[in-house]
Amino acid sequence: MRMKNIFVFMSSGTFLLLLIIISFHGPTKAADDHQNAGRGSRRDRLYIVYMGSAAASSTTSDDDISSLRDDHAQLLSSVVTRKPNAVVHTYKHGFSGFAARLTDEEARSIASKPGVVSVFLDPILKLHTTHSWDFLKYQTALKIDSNLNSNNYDAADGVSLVTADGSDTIIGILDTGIWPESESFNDQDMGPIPSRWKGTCMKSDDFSSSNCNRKLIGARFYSTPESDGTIEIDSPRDTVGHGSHVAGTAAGTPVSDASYYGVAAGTAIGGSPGSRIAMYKVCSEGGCRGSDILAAFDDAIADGVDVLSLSLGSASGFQPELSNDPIAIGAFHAVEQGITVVCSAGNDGPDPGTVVNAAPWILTVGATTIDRDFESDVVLGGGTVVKGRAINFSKLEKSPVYPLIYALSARKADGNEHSARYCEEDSMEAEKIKGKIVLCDSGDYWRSSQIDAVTSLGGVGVIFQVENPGVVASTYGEFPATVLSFKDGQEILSYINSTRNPVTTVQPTVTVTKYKPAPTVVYFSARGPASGTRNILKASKLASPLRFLISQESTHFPNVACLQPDIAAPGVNILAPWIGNDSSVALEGKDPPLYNVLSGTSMSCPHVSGIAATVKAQNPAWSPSAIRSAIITTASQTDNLGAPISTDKNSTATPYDYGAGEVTTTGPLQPGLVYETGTVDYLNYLCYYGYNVSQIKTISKTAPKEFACPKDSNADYISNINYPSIAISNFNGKASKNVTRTVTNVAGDGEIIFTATVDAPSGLTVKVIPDKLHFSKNNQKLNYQVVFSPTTSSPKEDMFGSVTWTNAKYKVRSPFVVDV
Ligand SMILES: *[C@@H]1O[C@H](CO)[C@@H](O)[C@H](O)[C@H]1NC(C)=O
Ligand SMILES: *[C@@H]1O[C@H](CO)[C@@H](O)[C@H](O)[C@H]1NC(C)=O
Ligand SMILES: *[C@@H]1O[C@H](CO)[C@@H](O)[C@H](O)[C@H]1NC(C)=O
Ligand SMILES: *[C@@H]1O[C@H](CO)[C@@H](O)[C@H](O)[C@H]1NC(C)=O
Ligand SMILES: *[C@@H]1O[C@H](CO)[C@@H](O)[C@H](O)[C@H]1NC(C)=O
Ligand SMILES: CC(=O)N[C@H]1CO[C@H](CO)[C@@H](O)[C@@H]1O
Repeated sequence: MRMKNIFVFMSSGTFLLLLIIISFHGPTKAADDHQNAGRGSRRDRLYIVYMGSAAASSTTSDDDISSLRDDHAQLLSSVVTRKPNAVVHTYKHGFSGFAARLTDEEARSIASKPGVVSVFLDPILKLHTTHSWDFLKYQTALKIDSNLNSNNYDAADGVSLVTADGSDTIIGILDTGIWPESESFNDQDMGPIPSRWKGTCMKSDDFSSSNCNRKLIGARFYSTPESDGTIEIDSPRDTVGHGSHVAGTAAGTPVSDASYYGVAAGTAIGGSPGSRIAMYKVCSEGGCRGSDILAAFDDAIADGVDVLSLSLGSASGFQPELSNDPIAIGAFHAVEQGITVVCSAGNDGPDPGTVVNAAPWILTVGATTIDRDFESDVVLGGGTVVKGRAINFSKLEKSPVYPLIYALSARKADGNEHSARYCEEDSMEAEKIKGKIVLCDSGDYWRSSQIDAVTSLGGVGVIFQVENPGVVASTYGEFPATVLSFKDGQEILSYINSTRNPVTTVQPTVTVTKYKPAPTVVYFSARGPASGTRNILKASKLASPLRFLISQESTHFPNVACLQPDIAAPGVNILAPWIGNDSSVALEGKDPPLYNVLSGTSMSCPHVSGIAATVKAQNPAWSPSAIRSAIITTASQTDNLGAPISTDKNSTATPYDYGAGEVTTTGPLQPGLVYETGTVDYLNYLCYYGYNVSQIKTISKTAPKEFACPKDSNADYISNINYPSIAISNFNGKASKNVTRTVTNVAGDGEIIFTATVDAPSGLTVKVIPDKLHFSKNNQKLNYQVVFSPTTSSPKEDMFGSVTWTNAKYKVRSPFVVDV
């Protein structure tokens, strides 16, 4: 179940370490050892040795820190001396450590050395594009993103064209590289590169330094040749498309008349068109190496980016622990050094507890639909039109002249009924399919093998009826195919029954705008609550986290520091720049498309990164937490029908679905009040997680000298981290629980009064004390308490609501969840 990482904390107890390694590998490791007669552990594997921040902090003369810095130097040099070619990355700017090819034995030994926080096998993470690659075979490289053109954006309440342009902020993107020739990365009208930029434009065979410009100011790539060859990176150039798409969405220059062969036509523009882009290529089609991700974080911190955008992560169910999660580790150090880190929540929804990248220092983004749809309708003989959804370039006649058959009626004499209905290979009679359009059943997702089965028998088109047609439009190229619900499929079936010679056609795609309702939370968007393992909960009660890693049981518990995902943003059918030579998504006889349509939380994340960069441009002194707060507290919960935003199941969305709601573009520029989450808040979270104070001081560069873990670092304590949302756990219907929050006045109007309003569910009384905040000046901080009291003795479900501070001009809303 778990990732196969050996996970070793610094420890004095060899016995414990051994236990951990055995339990992580369980029977596999034992078998491995057996087979290799003791030689298995001698095989070199890529390990990450994480040593906190000490070596990176060159300005301090603190004795403890310099001795830790020596630890790093000594350890590294001892490894280099013994194995000259073993070290593949050295982390030294933003934090310290290294990645090296080591035997398990060596890794174990290094884990016990002074200054080492954790040692773990290099994990491979994945891009957060649409649901499933198999599902997307016909779209092949098809994973696209979005544009912020006005068509899309007037969908979401409060989301209008970006006004401020984010000029001179720098967005660093960890992804598959970039296609620098795209018009979206044109630097026309951009001023000189900000002088604080210290990054570089790395060269390779297909990428020269002239590929960088005043828009694309940096490009790096990370090559770690591994024997399995799954991830090969030798250039900053994008050969996948994902990185170019994400970069264009975050900060693309406006390009008019962008489209995918006429589909989704409009102006493609990034969320922060004035921002600069720095690409850190850490992924290829095979995935993204943790050791490369850490190297990119290390460089980006030194290069001087303002925002980091990561549309990638682990699969849900395989979330690594904090100490072996390269994104959590890298992000911690980036945030500590003033960089806002925005990550996708993952595409493993809609089950609860699927969100990844949920550490409380990360801004985690889920996906919603926009008000644009791609309709490819079915026309039946007699003129009835049944709505379908697809991107296709069908060349069929517009009138229904093609014979229509339900796949089941073409079943082979000895064939299986289910196989025939699902248009599986070898299940249908060729003479019954030839020349016809075939109605096929499908599960939630159609498969390309179904199309292959129909075309191989001479079928000319496919209509899929599926359980949940969802909202993601699949791309079928010139093949006439469309997707509709079983309910609409009934209409087609009745028609077939009603006539001797049923006929139909599949119409080419029409782009529909002003589609309602929008936004809605899309089915694939990963949901909260952020889960952790039981280990973590237990760890808070005992001194060392080591003991708990022995247990593999994993149950989910609310990440009580905050609600995750934090926010939602457009992530369905998004048009954005593509690599220029991808013939796999080209229509026959046409040049490859320059823009492509993709879906995923990968596409949502850069929308928020762009907005964060814009907020930063307007408020250069704001911390990452102030920027995050501005984005969270100004989210919208209403769709374009004026109703509460709903989910794919047509139920009202909760914070577990979309966090605070749909991001707005203008709200974050005028938040009124912000919640600043300080380093100490994060360190308290680490205490809760199970780290002790000496480990925490190794990890954190800015830990105050006098920092100590609270005596009782329980869930209630952690609910008090100064986060812009509130999460209460273990609410039992008997005792009240209360939390404290601190808000900073950033309204800029001097004296100002805010009044609290509460939206509480039945079963809960929520009181805000005081219910008025009277600020006498800008940047003043005031505290308040929220007391949650039960009104029923046995609440059965988690309860949701919000606390909002308002005055005539501002609305500062914090969602809450009470977990029972
Ligand atoms: C902190 O934990 C580490 C690893 O378990 C241990 O070696 C160290 O002695 C602990 N320090 C304190 C102050 O408890
Ligand atoms: C179509 O006819 C078949 C066989 O007569 C029957 O089983 C089926 O229920 C009918 N379907 C509809 C939608 O009328
Ligand atoms: C596109 O061009 C790049 C760089 O020249 C090359 O590495 C890549 O293989 C090409 N991709 C395709 C699909 O032709
Ligand atoms: C969704 O729910 C609303 C309100 O309950 C209802 O009016 C609407 O028809 C539903 N839509 C669908 C597609 O079921
Ligand atoms: C909330 O909790 C704090 C700390 O436990 C306590 O001092 C305070 O009196 C409580 N406030 C209310 C209104 O219960
Ligand atoms: C929306 C859109 O561009 N639809 C196209 C689908 O394919 C047909 C045939 O290629 C075009 O004519 C449509 O414009």
